[in-house]
Amino acid sequence: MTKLIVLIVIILGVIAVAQLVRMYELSSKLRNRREEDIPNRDNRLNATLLLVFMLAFFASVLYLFAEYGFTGRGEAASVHGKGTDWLMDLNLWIIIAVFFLTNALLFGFAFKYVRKPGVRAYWFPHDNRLELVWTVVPAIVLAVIIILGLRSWNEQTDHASKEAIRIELFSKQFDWTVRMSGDDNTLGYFDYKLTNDNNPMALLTTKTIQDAIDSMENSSTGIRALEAKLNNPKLIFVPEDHDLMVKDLARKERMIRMLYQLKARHNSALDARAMDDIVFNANDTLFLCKGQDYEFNFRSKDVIHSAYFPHFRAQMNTVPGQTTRFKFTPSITTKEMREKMHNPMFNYVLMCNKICGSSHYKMKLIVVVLDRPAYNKWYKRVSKFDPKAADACKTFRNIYAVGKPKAAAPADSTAVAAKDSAVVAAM
Ligand SMILES: [Cu+2]
Repeated sequence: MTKLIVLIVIILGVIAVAQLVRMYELSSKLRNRREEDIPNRDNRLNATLLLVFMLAFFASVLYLFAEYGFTGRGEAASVHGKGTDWLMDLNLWIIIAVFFLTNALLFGFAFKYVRKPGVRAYWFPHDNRLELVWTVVPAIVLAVIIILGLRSWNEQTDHASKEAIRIELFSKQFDWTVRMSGDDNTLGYFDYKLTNDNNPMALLTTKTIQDAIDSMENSSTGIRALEAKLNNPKLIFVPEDHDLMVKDLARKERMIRMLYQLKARHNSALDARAMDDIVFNANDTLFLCKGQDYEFNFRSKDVIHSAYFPHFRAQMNTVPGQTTRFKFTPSITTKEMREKMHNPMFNYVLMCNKICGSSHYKMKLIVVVLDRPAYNKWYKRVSKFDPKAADACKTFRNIYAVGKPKAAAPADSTAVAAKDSAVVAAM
């Protein structure tokens, strides 16, 4: 309601100003004055008002800096973040200097060179030196900014050290899933064809390939079931449904051929890479250790998302069909940051920074940075199987329950099963 009233007041204000201008024009006409003949008094008033506007403009900018801090970013919580902040500050200083300089010249000149009776404007069409200065100086400044920016970008996206812990962040509409590389510090391979409810990240092992094949062949929406339905002389289908089922079957037959190829190429020695990976549920907290190097690998299941860690000064797009990466080293624990900010509720976050769909705003993950002893304790709990707390261990070996999957879901959960509309005919 308040917004509406403010809007109405603004619109009425604009109309009032327009009417005033119109009245002024009419009164000039009545006094038999040409429109372009502006009295000196008016010119001086306008020049002074421009100067007043400039001062108010400058004062409001300074007030915003005083009120919200120089950048409003807060302290960087990663090692490279200090450098990023330095670069951002450098940019900001350049912008501030240019802002004050150009606006002071603009409004100052309008005041200084206000029209004076009998003085003609100086004709100044071109000057090579001036052209050179305002082309070369911005070019040099931009080159310096870009070179410095590229240098830090390359540092952040370069290969991480051997000791860096590998973490995969898997994005989909609308959540994040964390996979850590486990004891061997290598992330297991994956293949999208293995995606199912039990293996949402589609990790590649002898067993997951076999399960996907079994499910594709024998599940209730699998190839056998589809063939049996289509070949059943007692079933009559709506033609559209029949076409859908034929298409579905053809797609699944293509898929199963690819799965068999995958199986033939797979080497069981690679299983170990994936088995010790630690896979969390979607939206589970991301735990990091202070002072530890990390390499983040990003994947997307559906559309482009963007992994944004504002406090660590890091952001990277997650792109379907390819892996993107960057690295950083947290430098302040959550506890320390809470003390610094005098805010016991503070948490680091990972957010999606790309409008990716209707629930984009929900796509965030709490990030907790622990000190080394606390982190080691946490890591032991999630990486080592303890019969007393079997669910605490999140290794793929434990979650996927080596023997058999907890709930065999179809490998292809998007399949359109036309079973509901099948009409059973009494023959
Ligand atoms: Cu997103």
